[in-house]
Amino acid sequence: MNPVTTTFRQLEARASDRDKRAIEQRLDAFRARMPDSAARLLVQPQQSLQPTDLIIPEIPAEALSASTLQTALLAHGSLIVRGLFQPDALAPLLPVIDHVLASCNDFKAGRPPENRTYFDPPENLVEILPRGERELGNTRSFHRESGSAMCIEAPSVAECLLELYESRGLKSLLTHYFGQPACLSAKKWVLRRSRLPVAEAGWHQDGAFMGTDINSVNLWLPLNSCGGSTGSPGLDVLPQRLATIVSAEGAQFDWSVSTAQVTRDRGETAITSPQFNAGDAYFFDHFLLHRTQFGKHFHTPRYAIETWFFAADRFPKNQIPLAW
Ligand SMILES: O=C(O)CCC(=O)C(=O)O
Repeated sequence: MNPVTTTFRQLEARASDRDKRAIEQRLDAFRARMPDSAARLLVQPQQSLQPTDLIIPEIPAEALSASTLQTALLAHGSLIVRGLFQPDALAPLLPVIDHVLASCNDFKAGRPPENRTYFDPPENLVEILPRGERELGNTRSFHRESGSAMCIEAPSVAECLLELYESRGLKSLLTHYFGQPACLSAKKWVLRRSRLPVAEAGWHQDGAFMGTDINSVNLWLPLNSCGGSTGSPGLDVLPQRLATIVSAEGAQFDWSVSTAQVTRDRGETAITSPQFNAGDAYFFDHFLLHRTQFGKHFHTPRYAIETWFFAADRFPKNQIPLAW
């Protein structure tokens, strides 16, 4: 394991210009690159599945390897790794996310950012987005409305997170899992602070808008206790390996799924809302059916980081890949 070179407590001491250039170079590395449609898919869309128990497997951090990840994702669609990160190392990220979200609001209001550590968008992002300014504006509005922000708009936060992930062995683990280096996504690397009360969000599979001809792993990393009956929203999950995109019939959006549709075949008891502690890692791929945990009893916001990784030969071009 590599040492963490900077912790989040020292974030403001980082060279923010260097971090911004690093993110620009990571984006440039994938600018002209296209996915390889001949490369092997880890989950074949439409593949016939063996029936399994509706559970989310859980392991301690020491048991995480490319093969435990693969076994769990192939059979159950997701995996909880307890205590992958030290809560102490993550605690400074809560005020960091507050600063990033405040800086995004300042930017929207035309105020200059107080500190470039928390908002300094890579210059090439707008040129790389197929619909340029319009797409960037829509993406930012979508995030602002749901209490989230694109991580790469705060390059020092992004670079510091990559160091943290590497220090826990994730870079090498994902290379083994994919059989390829991993890349990330400008659009689906997200800093989150849930809004209360929680609005009823659509059940969805990220493959509905990313496509299914990809190899993916999402690391969903809670930064405070959430889920279950903690009073802070986690995720509602259908804990099942799926290999197709469930139809959007009766849903709010063309990429979401109605609750009736989720419970129709499996019954309401199939849905689970796992309890997480800060530093637990929840891994899943683009077929997992999930949504922000919905309920009326929440009193504490939840902070989390969502980081989608893709195989460097099988990525969704529309999510704007960047090199690791
Ligand atoms: O964090 C949340 O509430 C939603 C996350 C999500 O939908 C996702 O990671 O795809």
